[in-house]
Amino acid sequence: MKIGIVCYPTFGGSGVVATELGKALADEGHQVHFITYSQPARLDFFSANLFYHEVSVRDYPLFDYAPYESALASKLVDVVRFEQLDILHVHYAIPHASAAFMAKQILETYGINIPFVTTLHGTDITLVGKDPTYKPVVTFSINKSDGVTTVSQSLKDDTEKHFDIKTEIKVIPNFIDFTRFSLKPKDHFKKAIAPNNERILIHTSNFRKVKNTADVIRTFEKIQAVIPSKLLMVGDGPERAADEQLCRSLGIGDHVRFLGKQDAIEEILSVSDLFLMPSESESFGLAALEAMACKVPAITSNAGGLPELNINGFCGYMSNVGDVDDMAAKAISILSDDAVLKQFKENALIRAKDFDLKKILPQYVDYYNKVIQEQLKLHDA
Ligand code: GMT
Repeated sequence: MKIGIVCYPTFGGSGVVATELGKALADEGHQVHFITYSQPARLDFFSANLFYHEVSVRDYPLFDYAPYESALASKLVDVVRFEQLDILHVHYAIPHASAAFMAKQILETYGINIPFVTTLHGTDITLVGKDPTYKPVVTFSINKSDGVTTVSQSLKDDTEKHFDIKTEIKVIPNFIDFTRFSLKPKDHFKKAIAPNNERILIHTSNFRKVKNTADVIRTFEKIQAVIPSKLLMVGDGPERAADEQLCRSLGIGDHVRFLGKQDAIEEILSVSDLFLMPSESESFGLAALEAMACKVPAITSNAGGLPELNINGFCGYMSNVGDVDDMAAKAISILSDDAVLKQFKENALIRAKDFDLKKILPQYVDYYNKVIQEQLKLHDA
């Protein structure tokens, strides 16, 4: 198959899923064309089946806001025509789904009928998408997609609750590539962070409000008062400065390290004992899955799709959003006993295996084939 993938090329979860999916499809022999405004963060190597087409947005003195959506639609037309793609797969509804619809309409004038699949990832529905600023366009472009997937049942339910959806939505969860995410021997790194064998807690995110990063710190403060421990804060974003300030005002600055954006996240996870994800909303929680794959149990909120990933009392615990006392108590119950911690670590890996790339990839390939067949039938009729 020749597949065009559109995504945000940054460190965000939707871009990571799109890039990892494209890489896996290329490994299976499919030809994959990424169409984005810069090279996706994890697409940093050569593969004969992988192509990258940059969307460049021309600036002009008239534009206060350069029209990225039009530039993307034009690029899609160009790539589909000249690379003879079979299907487009756009990740994150805004503005990718409406750009794909526009490209599809234009391509029909050239006698080309290409289907497009939209994958909804989370905030494109739960936060930004349902805002009246975008809602009519998001509703329209979901309904005009030839296939729609969400990364959890919870996100499917949210989509159907907040939008007038006429299209059948398929749930295909996030996945993990165990060739990359597995426990790595990094004892020297562990000693550098926790010289007195303290427990190591970790949070990774893009530090947006929705991640409740202040609750990571408040939870850690309570854990640290009982169990000698260190906290690694990985990633960067709007809340980081306030979070650093909070650590100082709580007097725990010496025990918290802000590491910024990191590529080799699996190495940092490998030295960690517990992952914290107190998000206010989370459609799936890919970062928690990455942690579990490296044998790190997770204390998460019970928001959105997290109950579809985290199994309470098995590979971690869940608490209500904002209940830092409960999160701290549950963390302490795991961290205070070596045997309990060891069992939770084993269980985290067992749970992560349910989302092995090898199990999820065929679901996307089957779905592409179904959508392509339906498109062919429509045009033969
Ligand atoms: O908020 C983020 O973490 C980024 C965001 C994105 O779309 O880039 O992530 C969303 O997509 C991920 C991959 O499907 C999911 O695992 C995350 O749960 C989801 N984030 C939210 O719903 C807040």
